[in-house]
Amino acid sequence: MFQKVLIANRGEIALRVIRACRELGIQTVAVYSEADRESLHVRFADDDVCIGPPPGRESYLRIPRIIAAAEITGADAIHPGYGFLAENAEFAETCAASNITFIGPTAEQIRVMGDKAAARKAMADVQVPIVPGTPGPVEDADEALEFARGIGFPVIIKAAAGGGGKGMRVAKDADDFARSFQLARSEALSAFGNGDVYVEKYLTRPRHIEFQILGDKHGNIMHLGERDCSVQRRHQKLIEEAPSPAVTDDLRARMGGDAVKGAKAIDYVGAGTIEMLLDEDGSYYFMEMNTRIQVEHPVTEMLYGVDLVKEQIRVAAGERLSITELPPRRGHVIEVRVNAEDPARNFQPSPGRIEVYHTPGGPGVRLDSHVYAGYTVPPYYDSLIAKLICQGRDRQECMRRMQMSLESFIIEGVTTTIPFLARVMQNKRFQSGDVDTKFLERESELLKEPA
Ligand code: MV4
Repeated sequence: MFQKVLIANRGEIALRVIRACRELGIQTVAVYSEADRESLHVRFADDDVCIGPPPGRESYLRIPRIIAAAEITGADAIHPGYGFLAENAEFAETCAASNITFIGPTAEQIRVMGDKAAARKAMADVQVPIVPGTPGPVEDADEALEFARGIGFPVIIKAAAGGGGKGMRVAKDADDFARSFQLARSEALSAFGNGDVYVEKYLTRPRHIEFQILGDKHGNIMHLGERDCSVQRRHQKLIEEAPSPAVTDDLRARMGGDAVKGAKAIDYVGAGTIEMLLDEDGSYYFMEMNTRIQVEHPVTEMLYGVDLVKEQIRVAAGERLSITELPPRRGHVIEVRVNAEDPARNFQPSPGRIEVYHTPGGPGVRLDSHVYAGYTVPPYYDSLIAKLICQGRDRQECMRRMQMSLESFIIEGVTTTIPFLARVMQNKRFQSGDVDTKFLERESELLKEPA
């Protein structure tokens, strides 16, 4: 097992990883930017190193500084958290070259899944269903249009180097196509320096269902069920839950089996997520694989009683997965993301000092957060200030606990998404489980505070 783990991240996930290390008896090193001096991850770690000015580009994304911090403090492994360097193949390679274990998959696995066209091909090769579309990147607009006519409109043009919604364009018909194609291509080129795009049939009302995967270095790969992340806004997830109201035991077995088959195709090691689209007719398709621990991992942890971060650390150290079978589910779990943002103003960030902070609690309630009364939310990073996760015997009890918890969660000084999330819990459509990726477009009155 490792002696000392450096956490190349900040905020709640840095604290989450420190907790896992403590439980495993591993020393921790925090790195921080000049904006994060007063952060709890710095206080709670055994050792800490300042790695630069506030902007991520000059601190949390600077590979040489993070490697140097690990070398100076004698860390033998690095946990990247999510975001920042978590899916950076070059970083994973640099760690290996410096004799530091990267707690995550191999650089090669990150690279394959980072290329969305290559990932599609890898899945298709092992008969995991993919959305009908081009087998790889398309050469030019004519070839792409021919393909689009073949599969039928609407289609979606996606950047091979994209993901998470960047570099995507929908084309309703052939007239629309040429313009959408050029836009997707130039957007891909400027955002990623790679203009490769591919074409897929566009599903109009899919659910976003993702499967949690765990793999070790002994060839064991398993899934830990799904999370339904359909409630999103501009590709930012707002609410995640499990089990999905749309997934039956039979569907879970089939989708989960395919998720494992896909992960096995690349001998996946560590925690990962297979994202799928579930269509209204019950068909499902591979969309992307995320090669990191995700923001919403606590949903799975609470539902199945596993510690995914500890599993990540164990398998990186060469140990076997501590479980080989899916444990029994514990009712239902919902997570909401509490952001310092104003839903009525297009989710504009609301950084500033938290003056009052009172947190919810009680049975089945978990709060993952790095903030406290007197903490100043800096403007430089994402605006996640807390993840509130509630469990109940069934979805009904779970939603009631969430509603109650949101009502007793008091944050003053910054505007938060708490009142908006409480309104979603009261929404009829949400309550009936009738959500898809266009839920908030349809229920846009939820964004405004009622008079
Ligand atoms: C799609 C799609 C419909 N059809 N692909 C969004 C994020 C990126 N990873 C892929 N995305 C989508 N791909 C096909 N063929 C709809 C989306 C999509 C979406 C997916 C999941 C959750 C929210 C979404 C919001 C808009 C579009």
